[in-house]
Amino acid sequence: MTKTKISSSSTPATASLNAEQLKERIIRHLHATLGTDINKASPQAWWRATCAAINESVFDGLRTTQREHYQQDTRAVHYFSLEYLMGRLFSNNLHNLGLYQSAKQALAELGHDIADLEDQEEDMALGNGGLGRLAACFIDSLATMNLPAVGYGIHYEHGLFQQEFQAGRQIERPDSWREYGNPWEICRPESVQEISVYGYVETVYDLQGRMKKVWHPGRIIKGVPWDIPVVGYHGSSVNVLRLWESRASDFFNWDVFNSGGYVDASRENIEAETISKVLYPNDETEAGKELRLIQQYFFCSCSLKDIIRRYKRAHGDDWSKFPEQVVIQLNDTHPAVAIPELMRILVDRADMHWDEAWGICQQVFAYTNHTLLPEALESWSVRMFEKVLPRHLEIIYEINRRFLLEQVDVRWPGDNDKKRKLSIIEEGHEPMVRMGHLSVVGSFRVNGVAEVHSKLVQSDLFPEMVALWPEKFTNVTNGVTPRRWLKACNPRLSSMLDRLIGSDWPTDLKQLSKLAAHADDPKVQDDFMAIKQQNKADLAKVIQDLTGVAVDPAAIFDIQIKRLHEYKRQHLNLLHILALYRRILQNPDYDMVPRVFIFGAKAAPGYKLAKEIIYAINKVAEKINHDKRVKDRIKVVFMPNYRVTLAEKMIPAADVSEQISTAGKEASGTGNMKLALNGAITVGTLDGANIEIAEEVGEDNIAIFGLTVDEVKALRQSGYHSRDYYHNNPEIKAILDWLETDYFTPGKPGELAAIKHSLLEGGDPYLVLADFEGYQAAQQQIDGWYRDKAGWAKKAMMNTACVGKFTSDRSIQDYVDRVWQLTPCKVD
Ligand code: Z2T
Repeated sequence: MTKTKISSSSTPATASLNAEQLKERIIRHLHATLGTDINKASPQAWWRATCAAINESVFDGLRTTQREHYQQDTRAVHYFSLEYLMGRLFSNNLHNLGLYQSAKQALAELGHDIADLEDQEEDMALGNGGLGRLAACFIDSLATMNLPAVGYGIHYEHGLFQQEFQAGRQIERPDSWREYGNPWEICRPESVQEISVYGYVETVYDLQGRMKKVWHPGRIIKGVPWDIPVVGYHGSSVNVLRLWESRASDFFNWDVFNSGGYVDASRENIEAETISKVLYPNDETEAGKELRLIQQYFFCSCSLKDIIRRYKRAHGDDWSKFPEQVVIQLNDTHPAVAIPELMRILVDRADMHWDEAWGICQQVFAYTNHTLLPEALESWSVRMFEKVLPRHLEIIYEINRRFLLEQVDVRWPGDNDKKRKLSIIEEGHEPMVRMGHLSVVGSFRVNGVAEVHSKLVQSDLFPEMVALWPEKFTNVTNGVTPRRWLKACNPRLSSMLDRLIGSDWPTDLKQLSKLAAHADDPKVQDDFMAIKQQNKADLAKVIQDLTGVAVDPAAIFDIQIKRLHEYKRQHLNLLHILALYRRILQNPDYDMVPRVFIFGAKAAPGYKLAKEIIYAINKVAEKINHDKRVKDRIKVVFMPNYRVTLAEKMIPAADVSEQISTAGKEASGTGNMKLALNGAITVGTLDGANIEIAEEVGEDNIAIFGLTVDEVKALRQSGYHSRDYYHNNPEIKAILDWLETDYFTPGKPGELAAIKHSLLEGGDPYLVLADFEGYQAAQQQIDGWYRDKAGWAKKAMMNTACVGKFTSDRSIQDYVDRVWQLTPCKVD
């Protein structure tokens, strides 16, 4: 496969647009689009006028790209994802159009600071965490690499909840990102779709006596598409993210009405408008709720019909070219119901033979697994599936029957144990549909998201599937877009890199390795660390504004940002903070480099212990930050409402990156990549992509600690007793007992006891106590390293220099080579 060439040197078509021309555009839109005037326009109006000015260029690119794809009849990838964590698009679009500097100048001349206007935009937070942000990075890379692609998802009215703290506890508030309209989206009423749910299946016979299944739906719902243009870097393609909004259908379903009894029964059914109302806020737990299944089906059905409509425009009723033109990537199992839906369309609607239809399906779908956590593996009760999608359940049964007969029984004749393990239906008290099994059986390729994770997918999750189809399984290590996560969020470092190694790195991130040649140069070290210092000063202001805590930019900025989950072990970080605090109290002269421990994390609203951990960190922070005896050696801050926009301010200011999950639990991680890219040194376990980061940066430039995947398995095998660590390590004992007192919650002893209980009575499922000592030693190592200024600067620079592998452009190239077999389509 040839390498996709990204034109990085060619000047963008829009680069000719200077500040003067942009000013003219902005004022024109202030008048003609916003209906206001320069004298009375609010910052919001200025922002909107600027968006409209930017959109003139965006829509130009959109038109040419879509025309080119249509004329060339290109093969395209269709990314199916329940989540897209886009963040803001203003500066991203300006950077990718090559217009950021012109816009900054234009706005300055009009009396506005571009940063103030950027703050007018709400985050587009249609995702929970890594999985949703990965989808956003991928569509940026796809456009940049001129690959024909469409992202499909749901147009949620409310994205991920906004987080507040009240007396240290998380409060959730609704997120209304488009309350006053969103300038980046285009409604496409000409492409609405109608989809069905509920009802019953009738068996009929046609004139030839052939059996046919007819689904009489109980409800019809309208899907309205909203298009968000996705601008590639420097005048390359503009692709589309198409998000479906649900509406009540005008079409009244007489068939169901006439069949009687349904008017009442339908009251128990989900209302049409509810479907796209809100994103489910669980990151790695499956809720099993009816509305969630309907969300999944709604967007899959709308998207498939959209793809088929476009295909038919070029190929009519000839399905033979469909697998050549269409590949669909399933972002986890969330959209796996697309598999039986395509079968239904082909068999029931297009009258295709089962074998032919199944042949098409198996050439079209590919599946990415993002987790091994048992509680995140989706399964739907057969009972609910039958209520919502009666025909799809029948189809799944038939897929399963043939799979067990033609694959499993041929390979392991008469082996019922194998059949039970491999069946898409899990038998038991409440029979369940296993969406992971369905995804593997229905896809031509299955990938994990980091080397170690892909190995575990094969060895632990689907070993029998691997025995059946070894060539189906592969790895694609995650990546992040350097346009947003370096160029846009860290302009100081970006300019330094441009000067030092040239400006090709945003599309050719391996260029960063040229920085290594300067890693020993004291002048370059000073420049690099001066930039870090300025970024830290900027973040210190943000911290002051958001939390009221004053922090010293000379201290180590130690950052853990990610969803709150036991396996990510924010409480391990907390225990270490408590250990340091205790040492200071015991030894007033305790020698440590001052450190600011900074957290950002949302907890799923129903995840009790996660919320207790947030509360504990906040209460410990309050105590430590006000304790004079600490003499500012430790500060602890929990940033409220962590989201993409806050990440962009925190990541450039990090000295230390906390990546401390229990080995085997974090599929990949992507925050680890963003922080290393911006010159932070990782304290991490050998888990997910940390392993590959360690390989790239070398052991001198990362602080690795803790049990390995194999050691975790062995320890569990031999019987893990967390109490032993409590009794044998006096420091651990003292800290856990401390949490039970009222020291951090005056007058209310026991308020922070939940953590201790989960670690002792709860058995410490994520081996926090087993890894405590190693973690403590790694932190000690960091403290030592930081005292050597030149040594630290070199390590920080080596991190930036060595993580070129983790650009999402490389991930996408891997998908092209190993899965999609796409060719770029150059757009002028
Ligand atoms: C998620 O963000 C991830 C996995 C999920 O499994 C669900 C969500 Cl919402 C169903 C994360 C992984 O935890 C993380 O390790 C990985 O880097 C990320 O997906 C992208 O692959």
